Amino acid sequence: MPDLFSNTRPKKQEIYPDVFVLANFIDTTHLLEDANRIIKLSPLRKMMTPMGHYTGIAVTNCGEYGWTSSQKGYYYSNTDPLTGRAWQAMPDSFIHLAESAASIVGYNNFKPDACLINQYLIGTKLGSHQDKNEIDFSQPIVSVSIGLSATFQIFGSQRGGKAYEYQLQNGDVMVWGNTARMVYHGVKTVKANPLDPSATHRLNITFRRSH
Ligand code: MD3
Ligand code: FE
Repeated sequence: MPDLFSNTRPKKQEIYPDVFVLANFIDTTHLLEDANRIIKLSPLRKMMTPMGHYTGIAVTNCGEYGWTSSQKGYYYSNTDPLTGRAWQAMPDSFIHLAESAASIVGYNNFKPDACLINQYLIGTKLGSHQDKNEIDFSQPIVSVSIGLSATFQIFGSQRGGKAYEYQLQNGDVMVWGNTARMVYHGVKTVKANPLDPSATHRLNITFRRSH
């Protein structure tokens, strides 16, 4: 008889070559408080793409470097272009989460110097892309999902085509390294949760070694 009430997702699952999911890895209450504190000081903003369009999702950063964009393209900056000042420091809770998740998957020397916070309001998505502004592709990227669920897509080495899809939930952590580092990926349009109409958005936090 299957136990319908237990969370049967395994603790550490390789959902795609070199892509690991640590399902329900963390209670996000404290993480969300830290994220909201950063967002108050470095507000979420939509960015202008090099093509002159605004991104659908809003972003901010903490850590030594932050991922940003201008007419020149995408780059990591050690100051917030909105204020000209350094980004907020990465909270200890963030560093601990990133390093422990990376080490569970076998990356024992991961020291993130950049932390990107993405906000998905209901109705927004992130199109297929690669992340290639970092310097050392032997370093993994660690991400944590907070709030509304979303369908994450992995396309592989091509921008389009048929995607592998995975439903990410609050508290799920992913670790990407090696061959997965250069795959095209995206997030499908985030939908409201009819069982929790008060939930307005999803946050995704990624930890990176940019330099
Ligand atoms: C695979 N964010 O910020 S997190 C991004 O849910 C990004 O907000 C998505 O894609 C989000 O660039 C997905 C998982 C992730 C992050 C970075 C990656 C997967 C990745 C970089 C390379 C390969
Ligand atoms: Fe990405």
